Amino acid sequence: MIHLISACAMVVTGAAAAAVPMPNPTDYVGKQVIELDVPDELTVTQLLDDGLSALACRPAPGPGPWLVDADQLAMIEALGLDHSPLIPDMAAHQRARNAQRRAARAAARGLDAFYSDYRTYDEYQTRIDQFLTDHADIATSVTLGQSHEGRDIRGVVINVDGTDKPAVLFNGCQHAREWISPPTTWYIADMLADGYGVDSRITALLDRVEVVVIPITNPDGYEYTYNAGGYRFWRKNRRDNSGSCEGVDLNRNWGADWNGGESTSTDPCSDVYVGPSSMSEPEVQALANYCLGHGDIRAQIDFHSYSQLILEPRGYTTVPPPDWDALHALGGEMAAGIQSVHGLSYTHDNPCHILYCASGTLIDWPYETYGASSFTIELRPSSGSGDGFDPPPSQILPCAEENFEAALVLIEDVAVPMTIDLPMGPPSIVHTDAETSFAVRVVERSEAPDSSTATLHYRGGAGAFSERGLTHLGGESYEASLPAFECDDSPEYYVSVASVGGTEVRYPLAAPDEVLTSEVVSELDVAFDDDGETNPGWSVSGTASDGHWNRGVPAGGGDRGDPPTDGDGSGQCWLTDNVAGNSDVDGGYSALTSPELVTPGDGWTMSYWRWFSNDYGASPNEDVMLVEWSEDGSTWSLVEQIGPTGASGGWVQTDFDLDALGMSGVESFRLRVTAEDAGSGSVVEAGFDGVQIVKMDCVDANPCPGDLDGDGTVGVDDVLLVLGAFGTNDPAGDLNGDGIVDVNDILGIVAAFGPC
Ligand code: 0X9
Ligand code: ZN
Repeated sequence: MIHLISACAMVVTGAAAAAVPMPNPTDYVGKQVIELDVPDELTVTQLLDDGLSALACRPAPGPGPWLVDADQLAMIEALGLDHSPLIPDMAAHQRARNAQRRAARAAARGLDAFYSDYRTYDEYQTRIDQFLTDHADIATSVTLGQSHEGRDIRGVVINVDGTDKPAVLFNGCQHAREWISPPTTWYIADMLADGYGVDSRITALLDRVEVVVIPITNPDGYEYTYNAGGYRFWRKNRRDNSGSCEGVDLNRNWGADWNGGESTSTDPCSDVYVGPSSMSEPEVQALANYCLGHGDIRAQIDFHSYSQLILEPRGYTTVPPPDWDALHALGGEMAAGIQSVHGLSYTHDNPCHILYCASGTLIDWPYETYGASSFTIELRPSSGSGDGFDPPPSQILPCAEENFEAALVLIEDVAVPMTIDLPMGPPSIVHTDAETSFAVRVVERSEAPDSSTATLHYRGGAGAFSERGLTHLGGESYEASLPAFECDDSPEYYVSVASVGGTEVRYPLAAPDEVLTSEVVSELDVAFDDDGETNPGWSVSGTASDGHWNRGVPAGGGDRGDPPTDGDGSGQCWLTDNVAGNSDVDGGYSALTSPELVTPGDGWTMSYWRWFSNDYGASPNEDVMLVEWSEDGSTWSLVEQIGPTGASGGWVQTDFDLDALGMSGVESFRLRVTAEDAGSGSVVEAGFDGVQIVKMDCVDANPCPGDLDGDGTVGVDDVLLVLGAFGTNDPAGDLNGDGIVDVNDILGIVAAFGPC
């Protein structure tokens, strides 16, 4: 009877697995993943000999993840080794993860559905086929070769017009168990193809660079991790080594310091088995032959997991390659790109410093064979996470999103021989009566800039761009200068520089499809400007027993949520409980109320700097900071609320259109900033600084063209002025500004004749 039930259950499991292949929980009954601190090499060897599975590819003394059953755990305890559970019940974990994956698939809709769960090798083949149909105009199929078991190693080539271009290659999943790698890799193809012709940066990059995407480099191993009777934590390919153990570690098989002894083994049972000879594996050969045959792959990323690292060449030695500075800087740019998406930090360096040296890896072979800038990225989660190789499927999309930024950085490095940027940003306003200068930086990458070609292109709206040279201030620094504009202009501009070799680069890269813009302003009315150095009439009230607002130079030293400096850089600001040490608002609220702020008419903008931290202490994320306004001092309306979540301090400058806040028609108002201590044990630290209320206006410098003498009428006086300057370049008579006072200027006056 029992036998029948379990057989029945197996049939059901088998049927479900056929629909969505998933690792079988029953393969893991009685097993758990522990963090085990192994004291020395001898014990590592003893544990491996006793059949324990280390999940680190290169088991070493020190703490690391191990998969053990009850007997093995008893042995570890008998040996007195320190350990703690990471996944206390692997079967239950696998069952829960499978359920989570089924639910994620069932709930997934629309564009991102593919990324709602980990997908099998077959699902990738379907996805690739669909992609090729959807993007037949810009993408072609590539089959690099076949695996040991005969599976195709496939991918796509995105080349928007089929002409020869330098290429960037992204590959995933040399290591079978690193499931987050294929979707992260494939997402690059999806985003690039969907963005071409839609997103100006992607369009500009794909116009210059070919991109090759291979999501699964090790299909046999990947398939094995999905199959019932397989092994979720399998790493290698599935070579038959004619012995008790299968598989070669593809990322030890590459012909760069192959079998060099750094994290390598010649034991076929090892997870870092190098294989019978350098480049012996069909999966390695397939990718290598493609790269060699291509002939112009300039950069590549090999995606692995986990630990959130960007690993830079060389991988088997700390001896830096000749262009280490450029490679390391590029790694840093990729890390910054990743961090800009979801705030996660990926450390970038030579792997010997932040992971371990390894011989025969795909960091070094491309770099040493054809000079490509090649990187390995270890994806989510961080090294301390218990999820390890098995993060929940909800991690897939954010991981893919952040790493797409790294991919764009690498593609851009190949696409542009020099980088142009504006260190202070583009000017937000330009003037009717004066030029506006801004700083430009041009950085050499693969080519040096020809400084004499640095040009500003500008126009007042539609029509052709005019040009002006940039002033080269020396080194990478240039200055651009926009002319005066008229009020009804909508200035558009971009910068270009050619390399000494003649390649032109623009900023923005996609100019003139994408341009910089500024607002034309002739006057800036200032209703209030308070940098906190004096008190123009702010008052403090409230129920707090301690920690009220006061004004001064921050004294808290940046401790426990205190601002270390003021907001606008003048020195002083308003702060709650501004004393050194453990101080904050206690037992109620403290309100800071402004003097009466007079804003006649509409169109005013208010900006200020604010700081709010509530996440230290026993009750984090409970308190809020309120900024409100009132016309009569009794009814208050919200400007913004900071907290209760996401309030970790940091000065933030924000601005508000007062009309949009509901102040249209309001001639004067007061501002109130309240910091409250609601939860017991919470630490509340608030700051306020640099309040400005301004209105930008535009009145043309000469609202009446033709009225050269400014008497309000275009008449004979103005004609006489032109005649007096006839034949010269005197601006007083040069109505149309073409550099010569001539009959055209007289015709202009005649056309405008009469009162202004
Ligand atoms: O050991 C590996 O192959 C990679 N780590 S993983 O956990 N994904 O297996 C790192 C390879 C980095 N390359 C070098 N250190 N050369
Ligand atoms: Zn790996």
